[in-house]
Amino acid sequence: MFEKILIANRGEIALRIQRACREMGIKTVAVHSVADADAKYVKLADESVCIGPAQSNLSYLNVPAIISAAEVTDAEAIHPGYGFLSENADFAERVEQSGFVFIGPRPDTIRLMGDKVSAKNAMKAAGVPCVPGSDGALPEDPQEIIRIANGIGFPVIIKAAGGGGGRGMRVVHTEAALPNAVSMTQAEAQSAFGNPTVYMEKYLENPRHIEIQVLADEHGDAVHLGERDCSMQRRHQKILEEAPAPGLPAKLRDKIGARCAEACRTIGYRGAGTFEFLYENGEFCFIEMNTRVQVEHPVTEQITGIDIVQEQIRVAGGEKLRFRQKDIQFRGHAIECRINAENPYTFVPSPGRISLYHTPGGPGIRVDSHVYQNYLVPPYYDSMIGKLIAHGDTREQAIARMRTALSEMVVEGIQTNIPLHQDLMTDAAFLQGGTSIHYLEQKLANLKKAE
Ligand code: MV4
Repeated sequence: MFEKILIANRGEIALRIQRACREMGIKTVAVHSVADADAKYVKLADESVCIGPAQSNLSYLNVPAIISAAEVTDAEAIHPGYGFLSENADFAERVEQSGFVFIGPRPDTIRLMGDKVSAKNAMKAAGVPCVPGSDGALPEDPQEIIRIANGIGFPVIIKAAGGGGGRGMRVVHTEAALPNAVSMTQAEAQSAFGNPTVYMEKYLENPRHIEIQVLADEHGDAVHLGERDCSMQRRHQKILEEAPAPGLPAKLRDKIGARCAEACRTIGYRGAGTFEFLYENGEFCFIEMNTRVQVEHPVTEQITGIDIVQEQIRVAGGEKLRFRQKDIQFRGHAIECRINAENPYTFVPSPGRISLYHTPGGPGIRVDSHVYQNYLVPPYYDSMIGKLIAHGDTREQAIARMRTALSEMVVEGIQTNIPLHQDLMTDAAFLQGGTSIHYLEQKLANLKKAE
């Protein structure tokens, strides 16, 4: 196993990766910006290197500075966490060319999944069910585009191959609106991603967002760790995630999970990954694959007992997976609330000093956070200051534990979205389970109207 890993990230995930390394007896190197010099995970790391000023472009996205930091500290591998360079194939390639191990899939796999057209083609060929749509990129001929749309049936959605995560998409309801929508999406895609390629799908009106976690080694083995329901979101920012998905039949999970694991074997996937699906009328439709560890990985860890970050490190070191599909058991229910430094209803960021801080505890409660009393939340990065995770034997118990945990949690000096989570924990539709990707935005719009 590795002796020393460089963690190319910040915040809670930097601390999360550091904890995994410590448990495995691996030394850690923290890299940080000037703004994060006093961070807890920087102080707790075995070594730390300042890689640039506060601005991400000059620090957490500064590839030469990160590679140099690995060289001077003699690290063997680099863990990219999520966001920043985690799904940048060129970075993964540079890491390998410099003689380090990239803790993630091979650069070619990252590139394949980064292009949403090639990702969908690969998954379709590997037997993963996809949203009905164009056979790859849209052709030039407007008449041909109209024929494709009529074949699929309106409404359709035009998506940029270089997009993902909600960027570069347009819903089209009529044939008349189609030509303009296609050229607008192409133009936006060209300027945003440097790639004008677009494709078309049937627009699903009211789906849930359910994703499957997978783990694969370089020896051809792959397993799935079940699903997460991430439907509770606003403007493509997830707010709360849970596992398992409420009301999903175990047989359906086993079937779609097995398809994902099989697809990993087919394409020679390595590491942790997530298959994103839209789920509507009992059917799974693949949309994208994420090649990184995700923010919401803890809910899967809580119900499977598997440490996903440690497994990422082990398979990157060339080890075989230590379990087969039949060894993986799902126990109870877990919910994660993302705690953000922001106004709970306007979502305006609220950086600043945390004057008072108390974290909850008790059975089934996990807090993944890098912050502490007197910590200064910097204004330069994502507003997430931590995650509160509740596990219970049943969904009801997990919710009851989350409710208590939220009531115990104290964060003063900045605004947080804790009140929104408290509201959700008594929301009738959430308690029922199975709300769609549009639920939260509709609820917020209703709250605004009632004002
Ligand atoms: C869709 C869709 C409906 N139909 N594709 C948005 C993020 C990107 N990953 C894909 N997205 C969507 N693709 C078809 N064919 C609706 C969305 C979508 C969405 C998906 C997941 C989570 C939140 C969402 C919010 C709005 C739209």
